[in-house]
Amino acid sequence: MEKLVVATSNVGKLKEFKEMLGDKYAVISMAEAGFVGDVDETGETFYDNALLKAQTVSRALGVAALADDSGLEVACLGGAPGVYSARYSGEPCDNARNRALLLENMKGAEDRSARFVSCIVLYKPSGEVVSALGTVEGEILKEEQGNNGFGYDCLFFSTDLNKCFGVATDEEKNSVSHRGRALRALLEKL
Ligand code: ITT
Repeated sequence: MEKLVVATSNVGKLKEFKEMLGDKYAVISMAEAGFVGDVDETGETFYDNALLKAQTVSRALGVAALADDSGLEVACLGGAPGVYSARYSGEPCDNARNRALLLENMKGAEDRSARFVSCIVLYKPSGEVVSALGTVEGEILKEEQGNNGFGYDCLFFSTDLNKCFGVATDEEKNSVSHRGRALRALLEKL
């Protein structure tokens, strides 16, 4: 089976890519492929950061690399935390602290609508770039529900599933998630 390197150090993302691509590719992380370190996310958009990660890892290893840059956009916070979702409460990334800050900043908010956004970029050694975007709509709960998934999942109530990602199975989440949608759109372009 053809190997596919995913330029991520997020184990939750890697697991989802393995679940969704496992029948087509042998999915391996950038670390397993020999890439040492992290890529600085200096871009201002999901696309810029996804391109940066995929391009850096592809050039370092000389193989195609797939990267996802994603985040949560909350309406009443003007789209924050957006591209800063991983570093919302400071660095290094602490998911529990990020969720606590989100709840704090949304205290008393009536409009709790939010969406997850994922931009996926495949960068090939030839320099060819293929990209796709996916989104999923929902609401931010007032307290955490379940332990499934990662990041903000246990606060995100999906309108499509009518349940929180924190209690959804992996299969349910992948069927409607921003990452699932972006990945399926990307595969159609290949
Ligand atoms: P890599 O850059 O190494 O892939 P990262 O965690 O830093 O890993 P991002 O820069 O794309 O990834 O940050 C995305 C953040 O947005 C992530 O840390 C989560 O907190 C949140 N996020 C993205 N997708 C999510 C999902 O499916 N469920 C829950 N939270 C998600």
